[in-house]
Amino acid sequence: MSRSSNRGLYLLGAVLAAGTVATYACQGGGGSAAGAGDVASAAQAVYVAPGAYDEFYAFMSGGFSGQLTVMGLPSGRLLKTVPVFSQYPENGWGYTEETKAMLETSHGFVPWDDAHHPSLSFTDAVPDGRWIFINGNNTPRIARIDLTTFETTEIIEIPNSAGNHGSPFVTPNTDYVVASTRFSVPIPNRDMSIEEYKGNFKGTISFVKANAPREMAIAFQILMPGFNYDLARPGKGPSDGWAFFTSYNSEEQNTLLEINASRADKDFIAAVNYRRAEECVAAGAGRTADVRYRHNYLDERHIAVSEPKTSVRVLEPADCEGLVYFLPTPKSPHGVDVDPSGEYIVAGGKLATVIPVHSFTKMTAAIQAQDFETTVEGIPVLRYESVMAGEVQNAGLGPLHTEFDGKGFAYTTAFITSEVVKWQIGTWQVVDRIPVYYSVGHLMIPGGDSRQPWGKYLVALNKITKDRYLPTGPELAHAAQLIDISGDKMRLLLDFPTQGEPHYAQAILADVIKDKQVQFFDLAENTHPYAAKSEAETKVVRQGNTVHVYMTSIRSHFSPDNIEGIRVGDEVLFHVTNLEQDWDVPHGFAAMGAENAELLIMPGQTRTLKWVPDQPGVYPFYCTDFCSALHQEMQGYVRVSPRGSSTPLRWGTGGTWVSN
Ligand code: RUQ
Ligand code: CUA
Repeated sequence: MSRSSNRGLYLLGAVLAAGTVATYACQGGGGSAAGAGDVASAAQAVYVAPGAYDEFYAFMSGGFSGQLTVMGLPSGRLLKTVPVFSQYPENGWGYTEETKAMLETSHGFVPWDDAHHPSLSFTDAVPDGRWIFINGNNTPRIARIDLTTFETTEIIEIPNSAGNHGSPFVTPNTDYVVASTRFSVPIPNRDMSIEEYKGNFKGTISFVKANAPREMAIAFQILMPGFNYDLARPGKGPSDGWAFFTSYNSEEQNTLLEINASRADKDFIAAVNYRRAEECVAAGAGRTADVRYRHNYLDERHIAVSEPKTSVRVLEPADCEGLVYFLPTPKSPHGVDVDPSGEYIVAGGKLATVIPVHSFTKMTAAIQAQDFETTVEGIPVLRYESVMAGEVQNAGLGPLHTEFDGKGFAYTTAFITSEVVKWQIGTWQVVDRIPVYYSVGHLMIPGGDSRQPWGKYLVALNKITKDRYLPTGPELAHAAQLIDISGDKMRLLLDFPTQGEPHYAQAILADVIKDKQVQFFDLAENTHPYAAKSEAETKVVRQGNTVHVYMTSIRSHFSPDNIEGIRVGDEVLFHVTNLEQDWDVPHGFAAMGAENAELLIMPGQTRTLKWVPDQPGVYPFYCTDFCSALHQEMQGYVRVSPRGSSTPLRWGTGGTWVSN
């Protein structure tokens, strides 16, 4: 029996154990286009001729790689890895002196995270191509990536949080990115028994100001009951000003959640009126909590700054009437997605057999009428029947996530039955379904969470690939599948492997950003304190045991390329400025025995490698990026003398030695 169907049956067992009876649609094998004509037409649909560009940029989360990868669609070609939360030796991210501070947290230097949800910035609920944000789950953080440089330029840590999973979804004009906590914990976190979870552990929902680079800030947090908060989507159009957060474990259990958190028939979507929160905060509601977190950003010198922060505004629902309502939602909901019109709020239910759709209009009417079923910790619970717009029946088992094509249809993933189901908004009828390989989590339609989806392709982000690729030992490639959704019937076009887990993805029409790319940094504007803007400015300066090397690189040499008078135990800082002023000419820099990684220096930029020689000798350094016909000649030597030696400090290029 195949591994995927084992897993399917295992999860089906969980569904049945949880008391939900459902039919299990068995998938046939195969999954390639049927006849030769179909193969040719699918191949043609994804073929991007040599030298031609893809139509879309896709931004794929790396999951537990902590990074973001950029791929072209429809080809599935890998274009770039953008390092975010994890150190990346390929370009020195998190290793260079200029970027280390980006990975500082209140727990110290944390060089890894689990990145789930890339989210493009919006203007008027349409992706505008300025930035993409992504969350770090494990040590709660949110990063901003600038889409003119494809570089992480800002990271903010989220205090009072554990498991920053429902994050960082963007409000219609990028006023905020939102963040909710997967794990409830004691807040403020303190030493107490885990058995005292119920009633004492809390979740938080955070609203983070996001519209100004280098100025991300936590506007306020809402203290929530001790559930697990899962995913989120802000509203748009009529529901602009609201954000929706799924939760499970309303049972408030702290062990064996697979059973204990699956008891209740319904959990909740929290509907948060954040304009109301702004009013309450402005009126002085809530309290200021003492916390510790970091805000890191690349400053105008292109050097990371890490600022400690010590307070945050915390609101409790009781402080602010009309702030939060609960929409009952079957059954351990996972995804929550808002349709392009902003009227419908679609939930996934890991253990549900239907897809529940809530109506924003009905929700506001029920709130007006105070049509509440009960309250939970002071939060009004609306009646399911009063807010429900419809239920999609026969939508596959384990519906997780939904996106939209802008033509009146929604597409939902069914994890357990490994399929994507297409249904019509309004009639709630399933109109098509297609098997995917295998165990699909998220799906992504370019702009499919926005007001104007580009409803041409759908990408299924699969958790298990099993037999789809050449096997590679115990760990197999993760994978995505490209599906054509331009016609009535979905059509599988392409399988492509991804880096890390393609947890979620976003995509944007290439034309929106491709002509806004920074090609090189202007050397005249380089304000790095250790830049050498010409070979005449190169020098070596000793300050006690620290040695600053002001070095330049240009095709095809370094200056200086010979250095003497370094001693064992010195802290040598190679500040290398790339003098090139042309696109696509980085130089690399690596020194033998350096206990970190290389530098990869973009034209006009300065980057610094720290090197502490541990033994006397002569050590080469060289350029790592094949930059010219004479790249292999791009090298140099450092002479290292014993500790306390009197070898004079001198340096030079081309046989002319200089000293102080
Ligand atoms: S969640 S597979 Cu981490 Cu985005 Cu639904
Ligand atoms: Cu510079 Cu190779």
